[in-house]
Amino acid sequence: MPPERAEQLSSLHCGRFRLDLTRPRVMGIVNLTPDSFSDGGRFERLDLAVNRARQMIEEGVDLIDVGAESTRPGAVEVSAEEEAARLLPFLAAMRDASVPISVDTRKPTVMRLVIDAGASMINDVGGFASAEARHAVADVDCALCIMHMRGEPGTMQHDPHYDDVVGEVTMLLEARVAALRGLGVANDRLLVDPGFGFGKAFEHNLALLRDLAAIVSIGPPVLVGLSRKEMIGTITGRSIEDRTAGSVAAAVVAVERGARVVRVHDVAATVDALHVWSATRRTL
Ligand code: HH2
Repeated sequence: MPPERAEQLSSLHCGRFRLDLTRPRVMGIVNLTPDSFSDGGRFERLDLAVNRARQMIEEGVDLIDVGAESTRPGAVEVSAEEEAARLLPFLAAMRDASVPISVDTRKPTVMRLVIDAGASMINDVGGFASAEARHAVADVDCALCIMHMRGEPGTMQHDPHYDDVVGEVTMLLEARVAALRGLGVANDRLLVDPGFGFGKAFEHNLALLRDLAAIVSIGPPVLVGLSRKEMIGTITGRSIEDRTAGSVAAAVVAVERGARVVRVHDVAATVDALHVWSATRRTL
């Protein structure tokens, strides 16, 4: 394996942190939105969001992903001003956190503002599609999660079509990795994510999870977000609040197939499950 690739697999450069990826990592979700699909509104108040983040740290979370614009199918867009006004007080309160804070945003102006405010990762569900977004993050000191989305949140679930979902998602992610590498972004700042539920029907999501090896083969560590999603509801028949067991199972399956970071709502349960998974492995 080329030395560059080996380094890429073993750690992620994440602002002032270096995240060891020789074991799978848990990213906890904090939403500062009134309308996120699973916990919308519960953490809209700053103190509740900060308390939830601190609780996740006690539960063993490895990084926290905060978002201020819901990307659920049909969600309404939030202005950059509104998004920044929700995010900046949270980042200020978490400035000395013991884990990296990732910000889930698609807006280049918000990306710059939150990096200045201490964010260690930008998680762009748009996958840094625009040159403006790529330039906003190219020369800064934080990790980047490139997620695949087809279409826009408002309409992306209206009958999505692929001839070869795994091949098409892989090709697009490869192109975005190349575009960022072309701007001088180091390998150890990048993650890729197939974007479960983002412009994908049930069978597309299942194909991507079954064949996650194709996404892993792109090179950067793979992050997955399956937690409490519709796909888990379709399989289990459970409502959003009763999808913990299904979500934990999906996280373990994803890790078994090569994912290195799982984005979850149920931190304590996922941390335990991945400890069990890790204990059954010798080394990576
Ligand atoms: N899913 C959501 C948001 N951000 N980021 C990455 N990298 N991967 C994902 O799968 C992903 C993501 C879903 O967003 P939303 O509907 O706002 O709900 P929640 O944030 O509660 O998951």
